[in-house]
Amino acid sequence: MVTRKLAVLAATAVAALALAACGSGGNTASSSTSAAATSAAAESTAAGSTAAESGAADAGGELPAVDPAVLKDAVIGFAQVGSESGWRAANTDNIKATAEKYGVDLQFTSAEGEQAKQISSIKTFITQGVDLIAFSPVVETGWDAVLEEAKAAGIPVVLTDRAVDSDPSLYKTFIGSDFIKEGEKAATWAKGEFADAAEVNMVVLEGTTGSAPANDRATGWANILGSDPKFKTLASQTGDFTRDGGKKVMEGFLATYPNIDLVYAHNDDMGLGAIEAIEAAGKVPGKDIKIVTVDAVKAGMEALSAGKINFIVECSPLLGEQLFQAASGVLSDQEIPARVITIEGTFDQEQATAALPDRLY
Ligand code: GYE
Repeated sequence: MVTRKLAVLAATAVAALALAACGSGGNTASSSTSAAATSAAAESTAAGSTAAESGAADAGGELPAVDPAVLKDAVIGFAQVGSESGWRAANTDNIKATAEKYGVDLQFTSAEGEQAKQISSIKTFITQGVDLIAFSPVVETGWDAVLEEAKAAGIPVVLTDRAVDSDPSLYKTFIGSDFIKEGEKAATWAKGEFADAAEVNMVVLEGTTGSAPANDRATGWANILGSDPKFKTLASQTGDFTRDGGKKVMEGFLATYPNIDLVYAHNDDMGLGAIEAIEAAGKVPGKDIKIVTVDAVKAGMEALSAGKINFIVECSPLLGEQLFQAASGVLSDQEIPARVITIEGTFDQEQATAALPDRLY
């Protein structure tokens, strides 16, 4: 298929946020204790439809519907982060299944968590002359050179899931969650949960160092609780978004600090690892030590339903539909929004129990 080398200048000029719902990808925001997420849930309907959150209307526009003729046999390179978590597995499955649905020739690579590998896959895609490159950047920094290279070759780039700090003119759009908001939701829950406590001793299991979700989930938490002296961070360390990493780091924390009240894990997998460490130390997760995580993958939701995790902030991995809507738009010269934010909710124990039977990931 002929490479479509299009400079959709207007697309990058659309600076306003597009809050596109993820309904057709199967992602339905949960009913939530937060007003924002509740309104999001109500508006999470058809894919690509513009939605307002918290009553604040956006002016960003919508992703176009997929034109099957545009995607059929289009060659799209996708450079995935790796396979660190349940979230990633669901994201990979969803992107592959959606590509298959539209007959896309998907060139899929996995960087196993290494930026150098991801850059080299992107360079290979450029050499191959694919029609479009999509990737979920391992870390936020260090992408300028390879993005410039893609641009010089006339190959459009779409970011999914994680952001980069490069100039937005180097890619067509960024589709994914608002990780700062996720951190804020987690902290808002903690604030309420510990409203009557005099002091809260907290440990943090951070995501991959330098990744957008680790950076932003920390920022979001600090936005709400950073200046609250009641919340004391005893220790904060990366568990690299893996269950094993979360377990090992938590074992170390438990050995050093006898008085942990709260674990903030940047994803479910690390929270699940922490549960194992807490139980091995003879304590009861969810009671002796409370746990708040981000993602809401099935295993996390089961632990929440069982009372071992106390609260989960949703982060949907079902980005395939929107990715291919964006690809279809870019490859047919249409204007697309420069930012597409996934709409998500939150879950407490009861909500997790109710949502589990229909959970897609
Ligand atoms: O939260 C984590 C995964 O980038 C949103 O990466 C993603 C994060 C997700 O490994 O589980």
